[in-house]
Amino acid sequence: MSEANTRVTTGPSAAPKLGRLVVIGLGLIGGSFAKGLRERGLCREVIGVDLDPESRRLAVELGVVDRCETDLATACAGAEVIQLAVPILAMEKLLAELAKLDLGQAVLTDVGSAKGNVVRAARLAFSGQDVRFVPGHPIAGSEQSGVEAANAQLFRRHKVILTPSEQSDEAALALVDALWRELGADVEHMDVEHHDQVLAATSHLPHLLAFTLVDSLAKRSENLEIFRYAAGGFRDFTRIAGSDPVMWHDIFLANREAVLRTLDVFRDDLDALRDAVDAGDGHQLLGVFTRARVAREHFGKILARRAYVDAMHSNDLIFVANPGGSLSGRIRVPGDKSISHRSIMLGSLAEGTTHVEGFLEGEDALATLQAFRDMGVVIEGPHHGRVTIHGVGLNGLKAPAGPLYMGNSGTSMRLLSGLLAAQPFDTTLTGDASLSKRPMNRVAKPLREMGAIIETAPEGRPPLTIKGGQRLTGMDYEMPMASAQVKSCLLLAGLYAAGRTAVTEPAPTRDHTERMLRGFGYPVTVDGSTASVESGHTLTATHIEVPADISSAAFFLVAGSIAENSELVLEHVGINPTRTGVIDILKLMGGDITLENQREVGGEPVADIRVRSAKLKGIDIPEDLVPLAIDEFPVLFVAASVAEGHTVLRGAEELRVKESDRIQVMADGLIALGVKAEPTPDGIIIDGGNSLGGGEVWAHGDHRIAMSFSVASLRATAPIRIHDCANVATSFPNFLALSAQVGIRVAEEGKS
Ligand code: SPQ
Repeated sequence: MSEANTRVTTGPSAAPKLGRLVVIGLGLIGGSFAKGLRERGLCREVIGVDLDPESRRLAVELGVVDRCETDLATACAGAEVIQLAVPILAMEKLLAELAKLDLGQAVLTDVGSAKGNVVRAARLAFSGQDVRFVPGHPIAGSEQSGVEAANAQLFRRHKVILTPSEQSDEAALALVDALWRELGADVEHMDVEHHDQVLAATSHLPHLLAFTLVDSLAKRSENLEIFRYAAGGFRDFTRIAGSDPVMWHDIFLANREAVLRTLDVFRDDLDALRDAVDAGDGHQLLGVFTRARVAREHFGKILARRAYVDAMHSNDLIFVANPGGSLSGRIRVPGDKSISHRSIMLGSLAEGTTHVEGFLEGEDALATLQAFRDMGVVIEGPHHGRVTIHGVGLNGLKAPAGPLYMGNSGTSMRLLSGLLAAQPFDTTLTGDASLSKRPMNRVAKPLREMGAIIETAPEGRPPLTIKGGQRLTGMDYEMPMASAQVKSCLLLAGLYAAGRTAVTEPAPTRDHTERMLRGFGYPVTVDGSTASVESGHTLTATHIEVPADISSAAFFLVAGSIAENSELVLEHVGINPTRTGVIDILKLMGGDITLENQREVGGEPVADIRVRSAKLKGIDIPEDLVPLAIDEFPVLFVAASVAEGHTVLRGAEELRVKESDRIQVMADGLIALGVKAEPTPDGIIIDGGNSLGGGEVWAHGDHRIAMSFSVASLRATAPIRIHDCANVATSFPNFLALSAQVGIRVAEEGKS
């Protein structure tokens, strides 16, 4: 048979056309493979081989194969693909028999659940011969077995792992890959050892546990009682104990080494859990259970391809914002992101149990939460904004097992670097593509001056590698830029540094860290523009009520101002004076905004904010308001675009190093919508007053840009399509729902 015979050719249905396919072993997997390819009309003939006459008869009767052969040589003569689907321990003998035949250019492949032993057996059987073997493993088993269970759809959306070696024939690999894809499988390539180790942990160990659990209970004298009262949990956990015993016996013997390694690790963990139960150590139990629960959700997301890391990069989540509308209603936007981060950090370092309400369940704050779980802190929730943190004290964090992943969150990375610089263990902080471009020298440099050892990627970018066990010394630091993150980072490092750590800021920035430290009973001195702490005190657990985030409310403050005939109340919004620049700027532009029911909750001022439509005018934005409205400028640019006259922003170069270059990205989008906008190095000049057109704009993965262009649609004349919006979930997971509730016509593309 010539090389050309095995090449995938494309027929009228764009499907590969093969000559003869032989499937040896007509069980569930072999039968489903044969049936799927046969039903798709991909092969001229599908021939089955099986030792069992009943299986051969059924295979023909059920349309799994065209016919069966009892003689291997007859079946394989002229075959293009031979699929080996026999039990894994029978593979060695089968390969030896095949090696005696003239297989021509036939491609051999298999479906064994462990790969190392099959690859070794093939090497032994075909030593010196030129064989085109592509080892494979479809992860699509089921408790059903036998050819009668063969299902042409079995592999749809299931993983198939191919484990080629460097010597593998490329055309053969491509052919086997294409066949599995034709059956709807997601094909991945992996090396053999890795495959066996991964499968030992994710498939073989769970089967072993299920078999043992059922057997162990079944052996006991009161077994009838146990099974009579067995509830859903038992049924879920032991479903796989109904799998084919012979097949699993084979798998454990075939993948012996990898299974033993995984089993030993598991046995240690089980012993630790037994000790915890014995000692009545509820803390340890809660730690394991909360971590497991989160990990399971995380895996669930990965399996459903919803992991936020992936979503941000592979899927372009598009918002479509339809023009016009007016706003009404009362809403509460989610909890403050800055305060949510800090509640987890300080709650973890406190002595005792801290209860948080109103916690932002957005991906940024969840990244911080996960980091502390990774460092051994037991954290329950979040559930409906409630989180319970079992603090470990200032010196109770444990070394995480791997790098701490901060996702998209600059606040997590910068604040944590201060804290971690003083821990006895090493850590690495990583982030997503956007965070990996943001400057970290602003924290790394002063921390090094305090004695920390920190490495960054070139130009001070993440990842950050922090060496533990350093003794930090307090210092007086004058910040070159107004940054609450830098200030907070150094104050957190100061909790551990010898002496006093003082940070002076060039302009006021948000002071949540200082306020919350005091809330936890830790003394902080604020003298003019200098905040300082001394080490040697402790944090005492407390109750935190997180107010609604003014940065999220800002989208509705602008929306309510620019949409005609609107009146909207935003409830329980944090109005910390270091955050209210957006209200001041909108009022200077003519906005109609009033604060009602002002009160103080847990050390932070809050109010209900009423906003009504107003005729806005352009202004020169006072520079002293810039740090107080730093995150709200994207949406303020939208306000400026519809305001009568010029708006000029200066002194805001920090906007260029946020999740995106917020000056350039907003200018590009506004210009695309027909606005006259001119970016400058430290700000922007916007010539407003005309209505906006519709069109395509890009959020560049920046949550605040995506939401700002959604608001712009209220004054647009045609729909605005906004690309790259997945990161809205970092700070405002229910933005679309709340927008719809009050009258902004924005939705994910394809959904109403
Ligand atoms: O956490 P991150 O990604 O840096 O988030 C942003 C945002 O828009 O949500 C900035 F891009 O908010 C920062 C803010 O700009 C949050 C923050 C804080 O919680 O301390 C402080 C500000 O940053 P900076 O650089 O001025 O300290």
